[in-house]
Amino acid sequence: MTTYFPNVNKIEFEGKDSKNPFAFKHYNPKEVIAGKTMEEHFRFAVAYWHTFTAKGSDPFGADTMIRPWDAKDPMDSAKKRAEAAFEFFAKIGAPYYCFHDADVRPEGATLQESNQNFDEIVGMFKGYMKDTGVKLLWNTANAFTNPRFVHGAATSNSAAVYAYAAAQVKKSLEVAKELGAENYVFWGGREGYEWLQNTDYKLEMDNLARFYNMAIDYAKEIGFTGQFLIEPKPKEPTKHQYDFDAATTIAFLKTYDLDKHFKLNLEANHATLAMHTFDHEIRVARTNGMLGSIDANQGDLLLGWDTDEFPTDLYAVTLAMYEIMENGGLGSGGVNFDAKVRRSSFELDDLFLAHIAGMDTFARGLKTAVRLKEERFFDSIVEKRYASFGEGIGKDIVEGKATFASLEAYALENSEIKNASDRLEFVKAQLNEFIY
Ligand code: XUL
Ligand code: CO
Repeated sequence: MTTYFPNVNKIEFEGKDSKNPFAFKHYNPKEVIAGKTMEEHFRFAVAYWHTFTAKGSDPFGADTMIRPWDAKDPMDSAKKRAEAAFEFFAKIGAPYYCFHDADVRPEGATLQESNQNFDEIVGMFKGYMKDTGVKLLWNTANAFTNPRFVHGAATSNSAAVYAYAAAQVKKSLEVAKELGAENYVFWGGREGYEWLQNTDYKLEMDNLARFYNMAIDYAKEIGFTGQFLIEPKPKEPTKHQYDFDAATTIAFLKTYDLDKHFKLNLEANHATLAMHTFDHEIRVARTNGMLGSIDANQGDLLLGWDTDEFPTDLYAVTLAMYEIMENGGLGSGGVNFDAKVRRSSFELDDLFLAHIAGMDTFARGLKTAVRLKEERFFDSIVEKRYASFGEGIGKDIVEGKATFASLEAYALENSEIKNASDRLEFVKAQLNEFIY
């Protein structure tokens, strides 16, 4: 067996005083926190596309990353890449991985040839999964890169493209079943519009719902029981994407009676692009009982696009972990690093260092979130802030006993209102004491 990362051994937990860059300082997989090991809390997954397939090109420059699994023949590359990926998963200690069909197999001259290539790689994955114990958190179909998806996939104006996308998802569901994927993701990068005036919005929405219904039927038919997830994003590559954010996606699913079949896969950088915080998106989903999984990364607030950086922002990760803990965890979901090393971090070792940084940041976020919960930091602020709804007229409102007439009678008697200060600066300084 070839070794692709000869300089790196299995990454171990060495504690926060360790000076070894190839060691975890905070992520200790077997440490029990709030009744579960860290490994069970996070269910970390490595994103195949960023870590093994992408090579550092950007719209202005070529690849910067030369990988030892690169070969002249695309199928040869794909096989070597698979072997390297499983060596990486085992060494970093990630229990899961995620992929698009297009990340793992070269596209053939025909759909049939693409599927054959896919089958060959899936066969290899099966063996490696058995050998290493690494599992598939989710897979998905890439219906956005190939030029055929120029006008969309399940919302294309072309029925032939719609059919092609359906065939691709059908195949990916079969692969999901074969590899025991715990979830299946839909991300609609090309599902949206560039110009409303040439778009049949209603037809596209209806077609998208039909597409999801066919996926549900087919999963049932083949006995795939993984959780379906939709990943919202407001823009990029399409100007206006239909699954804009958590609230929009939930409204769509409820409109078409699909909400029982789906949960959301929320990504930090997508939240930023939708002008939300990550914790906002997670709160919206969990309030609706639809938090499924997360794509962990972070954006750059000075840039308006998806930079997919590894998550190192302790503040944002702590607040996200707090929401996840309030949800009772991620269920069949997990923490997938939909993140790429910077173009200038082009050495192989950077792949390990980046994942260690992300995993340690999440470990610290979890620990702080648990303390915030144990000490009821946010609970007591919220309870105090909404105390007026626990008694008197507020209680009547909450219990549905109030009417406009009863509220008017109350207001006439109590028109001198005394609001209380939120003391935001004070409580945010207190929060800093928990986090840093
Ligand atoms: C794109 C993105 C995708 C999805 C899966 O921004 O996040 O990689 O996670 O298609
Ligand atoms: Co993502």
